[in-house]
Amino acid sequence: MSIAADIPVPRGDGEPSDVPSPTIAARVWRCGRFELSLETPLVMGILNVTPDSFSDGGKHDDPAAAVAWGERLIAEGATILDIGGESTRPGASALPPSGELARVRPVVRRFATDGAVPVSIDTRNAEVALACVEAGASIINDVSGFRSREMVAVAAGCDAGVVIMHMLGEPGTMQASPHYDDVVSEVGGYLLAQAVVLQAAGVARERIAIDPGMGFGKSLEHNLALLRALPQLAELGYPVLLGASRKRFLGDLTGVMEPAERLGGSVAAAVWAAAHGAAVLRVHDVGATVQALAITAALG
Ligand code: HH2
Repeated sequence: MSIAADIPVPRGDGEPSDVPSPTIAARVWRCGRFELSLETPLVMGILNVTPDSFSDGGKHDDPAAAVAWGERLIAEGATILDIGGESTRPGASALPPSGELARVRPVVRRFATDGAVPVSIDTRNAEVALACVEAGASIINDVSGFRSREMVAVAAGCDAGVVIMHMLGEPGTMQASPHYDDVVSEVGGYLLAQAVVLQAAGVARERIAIDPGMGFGKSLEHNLALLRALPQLAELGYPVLLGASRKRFLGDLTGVMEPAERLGGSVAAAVWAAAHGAAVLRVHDVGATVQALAITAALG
């Protein structure tokens, strides 16, 4: 029996069904004009054009600094650049779309025009996603998991890749006593349900990636359970993206409270995730992650 069998497969009307879940591993991820091979892990470098991100806020929030940082991430081996203009750290308050767009659009345009790697826009706002796709972004990374109809419509109206991430609630309150009866089944079921919604709206299956959302409404135990269940999530048949980089749960495990100093924990989590089915690793420290993955790849 497939180990994904515990995750209920939605019929599309929100009710679970007994239809067997797909277990064909995706080989490519179609993102606009890019067809990304999933034979080796993709490294998504994080470029936060924000004053307040939890680990690098204020470091690249002017366009020149953002471009310099993005160029460095590409030079270090990033295969995707994920550009964000709104912090979604626990307790963060929402930013008006106009403010978010003003931060990210010039940087998206610059790297999309350059064309060296696909540009991903990390946003919960349909207006920002649309404007950034028009500016050349090839991936929409929505930490709210395409909950909004407008976001689904933007995805359906373009050919960008999409990342459906699971978040319990909203960033402002998500870490206030998160509760699940069965975190793996609930998160996996949600991701599948949203993939069905997107496919029903016209988004091709090969464009969709899923992400359990480390730290987004999860306790330490929830994060660990989801990491351990990566093979099960990968069996759902969509590439799995994992973003553990510098996150609080790594600090809880190691005692390192300063996010920027969580390099060792971040690299270990990325390597472990790649070995257990993650296809895309979203990281701040691209060079160190690429090095570590090269060693594990050489060792088979
Ligand atoms: N984590 C963050 C932001 N976007 N997207 C996906 N798909 N998966 C994640 O785990 C994820 C994400 C939070 O990290 P960061 O961008 O560094 O922080 P902030 O939200 O404070 O800008």
